[in-house]
Amino acid sequence: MDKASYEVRTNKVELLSILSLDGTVNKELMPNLSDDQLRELMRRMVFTRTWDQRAISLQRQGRLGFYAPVSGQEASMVGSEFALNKEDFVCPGYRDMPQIVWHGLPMYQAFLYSKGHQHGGEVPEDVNVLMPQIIIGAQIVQSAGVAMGLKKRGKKNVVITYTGDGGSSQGDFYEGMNFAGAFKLPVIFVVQNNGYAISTPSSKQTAAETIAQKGLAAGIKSVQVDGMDVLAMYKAVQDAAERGRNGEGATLIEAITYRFGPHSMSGDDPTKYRTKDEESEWALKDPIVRFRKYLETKNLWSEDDEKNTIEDAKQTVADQIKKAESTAKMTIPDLIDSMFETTPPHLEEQKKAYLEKEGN
Ligand SMILES: Cc1ncc(C[n+]2csc(CCOP(=O)(O)OP(=O)(O)O)c2C)c(N)n1
Repeated sequence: MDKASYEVRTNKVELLSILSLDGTVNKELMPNLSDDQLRELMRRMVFTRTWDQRAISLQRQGRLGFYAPVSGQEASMVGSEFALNKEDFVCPGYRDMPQIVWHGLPMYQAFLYSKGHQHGGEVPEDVNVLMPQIIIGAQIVQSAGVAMGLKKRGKKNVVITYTGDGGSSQGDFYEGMNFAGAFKLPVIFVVQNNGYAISTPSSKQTAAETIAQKGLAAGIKSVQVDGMDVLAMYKAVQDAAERGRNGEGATLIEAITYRFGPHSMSGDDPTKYRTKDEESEWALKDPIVRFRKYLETKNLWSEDDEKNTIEDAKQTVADQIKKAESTAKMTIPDLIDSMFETTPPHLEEQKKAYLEKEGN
């Protein structure tokens, strides 16, 4: 052959959307969910939004530490977790508190984590979650590792992990996907593309037309999903989980979504980099408003349901923050004890010094 020729394998990235803005659904794509499950999806989204509003207030009162608001992303978060089994693993980033709490982490521990208390990170034995990664992209590598462990043990479980559009620019993102692609691992990478990495818009972050197509290069099934559509998110993850369980490997889901609030409560001001017009446009896609319209036409959701859910969320947050605040304060000896099975002698010495200092 005088001329080398290469055939580049290509795949189309398709956008999955099921629920329209006026609340009608595409019947062909509609996932098989009972009325109770549909109501539960709504309950969890409304609950999550109220919890988010309360968490923002608590943070402003100095009763929480780091907090990244989630309002706008409820469909992406709640819908994706809802498609998993209890035995599946969730490897979150810092914004993904709803997924790990809905997966079983007690809420008061999420609050303790926010306050920097070590007990916040002591995950109960029967809850398959890792604590949120603050290092952008690190969870992508970890989730590939957890998936490898599951595969080696012959388990039928999958791992789901989340990062943002900014996270998809990190080296770890490509490493984790490459590993998952090469070993056909049962992992679902969800990129919640909310348009910004703090203040940097996605367009300045990457020259790729979609983030989903980044998975194609790693030999991974990749889709774009309307991340403001809870039914589409549920279906995309359900399909991806089925593929993972059947040994068909990893999936990358790019969820197109929006965070209505600031990046975090630590000094970000979105009015400096977003326009009112842009915000109003996204408000029309509010995942809760859309889904409510659909449920109301089926008589599955009422004003009372909404009111009761909001009350329940407020009460739960109040109880759980009280529990977090009444947890014994963290001490340095406790921290040292939690790190080693057998504490090294030089740290035993330090422990003694701190025990004296802390008056124990
Ligand atoms: C490795 C690393 N670099 C930088 C940061 C600082 N940082 C925190 S959040 C963030 C932006 C992340 O944006 P994105 O991944 O789009 O997630 P979003 O919060 O928008 O969901 C950056 C750069 C970090 N935490 N880790």
